[in-house]
Amino acid sequence: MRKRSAILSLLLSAAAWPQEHIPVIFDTDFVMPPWDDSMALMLALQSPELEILGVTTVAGNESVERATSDALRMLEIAGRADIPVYVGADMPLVHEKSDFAVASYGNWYSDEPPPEPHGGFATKQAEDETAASFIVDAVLARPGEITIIAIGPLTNIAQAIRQEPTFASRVRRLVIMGGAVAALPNGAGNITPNAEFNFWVDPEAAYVTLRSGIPIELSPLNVSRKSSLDRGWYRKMVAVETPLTSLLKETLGKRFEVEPDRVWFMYDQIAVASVIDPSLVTTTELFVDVNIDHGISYGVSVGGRERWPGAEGAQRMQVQYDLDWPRFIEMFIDRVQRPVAVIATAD
Ligand SMILES: [Ca+2]
Repeated sequence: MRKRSAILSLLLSAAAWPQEHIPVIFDTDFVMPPWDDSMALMLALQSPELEILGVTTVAGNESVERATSDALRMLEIAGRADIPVYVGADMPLVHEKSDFAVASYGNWYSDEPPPEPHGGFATKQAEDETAASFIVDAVLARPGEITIIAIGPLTNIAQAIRQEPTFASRVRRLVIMGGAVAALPNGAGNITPNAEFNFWVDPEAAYVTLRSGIPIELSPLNVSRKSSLDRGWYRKMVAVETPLTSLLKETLGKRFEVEPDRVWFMYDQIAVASVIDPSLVTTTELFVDVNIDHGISYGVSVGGRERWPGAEGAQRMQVQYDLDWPRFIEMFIDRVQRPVAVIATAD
């Protein structure tokens, strides 16, 4: 009888587990909380709907060395050192450091060694294969199956597209946090008046990627601005003690101590949530292209219902512009409060 009930409970837990695991590659300019990439990875790691094949790092918020160091540590904190990390591009394809870049948000050009992440440097090491090669190999091994979630500058994705001519046609879907669309509400930029940070750091990579033919869903600033993480939601988030909520307390919590009335936007977290539950966002179909002229509109994304002169090669894609904020934040809180995985490692 005991044996039978053990089998029964196994079957029941299998039934509660979603039938389809979405295989994803998580491409990120990662930094520890309170930065959005780390909270997006927490959400992905704690969501059984997703099967994370690998984390690929890229220069963006900080250097690729820091992105890698922080991502390795985050995986250890979350009990998921089994997920491989691949080091990606350390610089954009074309964009070079400028006085404006140095004076503005972001350290993508930095050659400083990464600071010690929360709790010390990870013992886990990155893989030898480059991010672009891993992305190509993974997609070619499972054509039409893999979703790429790209929440940093698109340098690795553009490199993958250029490296293997058949790559683009074999990606199931690419969900990108990037861009800002003036034709929709809340479409101003956040690094220059009209450019969003990820696209502005590597405009040429965004241009190549958006024109690649990969089925794309864009999660631009328009939808990020529908989020509002305030202290009330933060307190609910950390009401249950887990390794992830402890990390949020010690990082995001400190920010709320200094600025109790601050309201944070959530960016990358929305891109991840929309893969888990597409009904959280509202999308519209637009042609979206990126300006690569080195003038006042460098890195600006432009979206339109029809193609326009200069955008003849632009591709139609789904563009997120609205968010069911309460349902999204409640899902986020539920996921980070779940017990973290305990995966046995070789050592
Ligand atoms: Ca990011």
